Amino acid sequence: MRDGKVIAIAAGLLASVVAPGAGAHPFYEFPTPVTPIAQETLFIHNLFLTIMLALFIPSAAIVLYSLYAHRKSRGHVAAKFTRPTTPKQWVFVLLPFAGLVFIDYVILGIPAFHSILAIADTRDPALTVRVTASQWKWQYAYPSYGIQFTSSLSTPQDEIDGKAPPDKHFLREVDHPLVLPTNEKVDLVIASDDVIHSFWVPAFGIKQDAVPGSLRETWVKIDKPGVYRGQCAELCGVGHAFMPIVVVAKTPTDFAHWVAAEQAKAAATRAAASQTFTMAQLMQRGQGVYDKICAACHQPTGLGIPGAFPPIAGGHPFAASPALIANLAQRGFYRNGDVVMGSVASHIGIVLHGIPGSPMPAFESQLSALDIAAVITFERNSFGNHDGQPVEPATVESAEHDQ
Ligand code: HEC
Ligand SMILES: [Cu+2]
Repeated sequence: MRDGKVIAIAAGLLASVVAPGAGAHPFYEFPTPVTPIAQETLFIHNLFLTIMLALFIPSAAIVLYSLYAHRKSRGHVAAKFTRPTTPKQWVFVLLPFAGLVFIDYVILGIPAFHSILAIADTRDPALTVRVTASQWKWQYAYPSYGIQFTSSLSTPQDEIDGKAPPDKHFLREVDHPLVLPTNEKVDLVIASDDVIHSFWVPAFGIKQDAVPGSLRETWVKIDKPGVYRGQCAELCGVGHAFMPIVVVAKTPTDFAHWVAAEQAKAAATRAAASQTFTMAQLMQRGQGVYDKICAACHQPTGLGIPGAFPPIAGGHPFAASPALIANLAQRGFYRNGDVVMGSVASHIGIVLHGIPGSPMPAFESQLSALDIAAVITFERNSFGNHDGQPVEPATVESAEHDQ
């Protein structure tokens, strides 16, 4: 690299450190902490950094000074070191050692130990929220309020494909954010439906793995209303970059209003399950569900990804591992090298329960009967499929109850 280029890059880096844009954080700074854990973490970090700098700068200065002042050309000769022998030498060795032990285990150790215990202290929460990760979205449930919803990426496909300019919150925007009250201790019980994911919101100071087959707990007590963004922090497959976390913190009063509105919505969804819908209504709703949830794997074109995700379009060839093919054939969705449309009953079964042992997820707890009916109607009448028959939510409901 040319010197000029190196200097330009160094100047750019320096400028970003010392002169961040108005209101922006320089890159080395933490996001403003809004929970006790995040505050403690930042405190320990700053304490650590201050002590390290206070030790490092004088010692480095002494070393550099000695190198310069006692150089060979001035006639200095190297000293011969032995182990400490005089009491004075012992003091010079043991005192710094004791000092470091004290800094490590007392000055830093006590606050660090305190915060590690505090992170694990999920006793007496005012609210418990279940967080379930799956490829590639989050599901949030509030068991005490009977509210449950999925939260998936809402960045438009055109922006992802580079056909539209990226928004300020590119890949960090979701359809249904996690809503939490401020000033109340919220217990987050974290689980995974498939592989390991990780729930990470920097402003909360927490990063908790979601491990299949086990429950992990952490807690937050957010002190300021606002929008806090995070990410899945564990590489979890091709959609890993597409499962952001958005938390909206509301004052307890606003939170109560939100709960009431969500409960009303849930009641309306339950009522919808017993209504009948026209083909057009189901197709429109189904397209929305498909684009949001199924297209990640089966693709917006319905043609899937060779070897991994089968096409939804019937009559298209699909080659994959014998286990995947056997699952499809057994359910009536595969014949002579092609994916075909199986029966409605089998289609409902696949969407409700997923295909165990494959990436096809179970949607029973994530989608309403209406959404499942709509997406099945859509799949059976799009991408060149012409079933002609609407699938009504009542059919899905009765399949659900037959288990
Ligand atoms: C995480 C990826 C993923 C998502 C999301 C997903 N599927 Fe699948 N799906 C699969 C895989 C993989 C298979 C094949 C599994 C096998 O053969 O064992 C499959 C198979 C199917 C099949 C049977 C084969 C076919 O192509 O017709 C249907 C029907 C289906 N999925 C519907 C859906 C619907 C509806 C949704 C959205 C509500 C959806 N899938 C979302 C991965 C996914
Ligand atoms: Cu993930």
